[in-house]
Amino acid sequence: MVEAVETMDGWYSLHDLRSIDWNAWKLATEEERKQAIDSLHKLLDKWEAVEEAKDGSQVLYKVLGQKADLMFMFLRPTMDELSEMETELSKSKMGEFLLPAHSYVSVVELSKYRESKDGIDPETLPETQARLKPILPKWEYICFYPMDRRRQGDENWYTLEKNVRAKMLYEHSKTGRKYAGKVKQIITGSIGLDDWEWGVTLFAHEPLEFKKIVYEMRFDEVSSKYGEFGEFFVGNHLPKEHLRTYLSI
Ligand code: 76R
Repeated sequence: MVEAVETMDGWYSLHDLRSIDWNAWKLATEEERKQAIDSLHKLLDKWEAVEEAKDGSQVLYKVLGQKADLMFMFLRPTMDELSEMETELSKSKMGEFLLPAHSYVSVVELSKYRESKDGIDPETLPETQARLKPILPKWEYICFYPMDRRRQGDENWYTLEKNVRAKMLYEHSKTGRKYAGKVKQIITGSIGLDDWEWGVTLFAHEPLEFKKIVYEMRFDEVSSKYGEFGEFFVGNHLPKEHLRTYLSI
């Protein structure tokens, strides 16, 4: 019988994408705009304190293109906290100028495909815990997309034996490791949580690295035969200090 792989699951994740209602923003008074920016600053400060205490993490990017304007990625130990963050953003003064654009719910995931060494449960290792509860990099660029493993005819990931899947993922990881220091990836699992099976969040200092890694991986068997991909979102980092300039009109 084909065996599922055991997963290690970390912080819950919400990719929260919003569009700015630029017309409403322009029609608002200077005072209202100031209040709105202040309200977002206040939330970002509050969330930053949570990150400093290592109880969660978040980033904010400006989405390029017409799919959205802002992408928040929130990580928290519970879905309840994510729900609170989503609502406090909507309830804030800034929220009056934000329109929902897209969202994705998942959980940081690592799988136990590799045999554990010396019988040590990898989940107990500090390096595993750090990867399951990552402090998100504040790198210049982000790329986010959802994906599935194919279940069609002879190309069915879910009928492959575990050792066959493990070998393919090992080959995949070798491609990935070539990008060490250039691309940082966070894989989040979303089976049972959202419309696709995984979320892929990549960070880079140079956007061309996204094209290079994703292209190169398309030739790995695990992607060429078994990868199906959703919508891509790319963006530029928006540090708190740049908010006022970004929103000034
Ligand atoms: O422990 C590990 O995480 C290392 C081995 C590894 C696994 C098991 C690994 C390494 N990945 C794994 C699993 Mn990955 N990954 C993707 C994408 O666009 C595409 O074609 C694929 C999108 C990228 C860019 C990427 C990058 N990986 C997975 C899974 C779960 C599969 C399952 O369980 O069926 C998915 C969906 C997925 C997709 N992967 C790496 C990378 C990189 C850069 C690495 C090397 C990380 C490192 O060693 O530092």
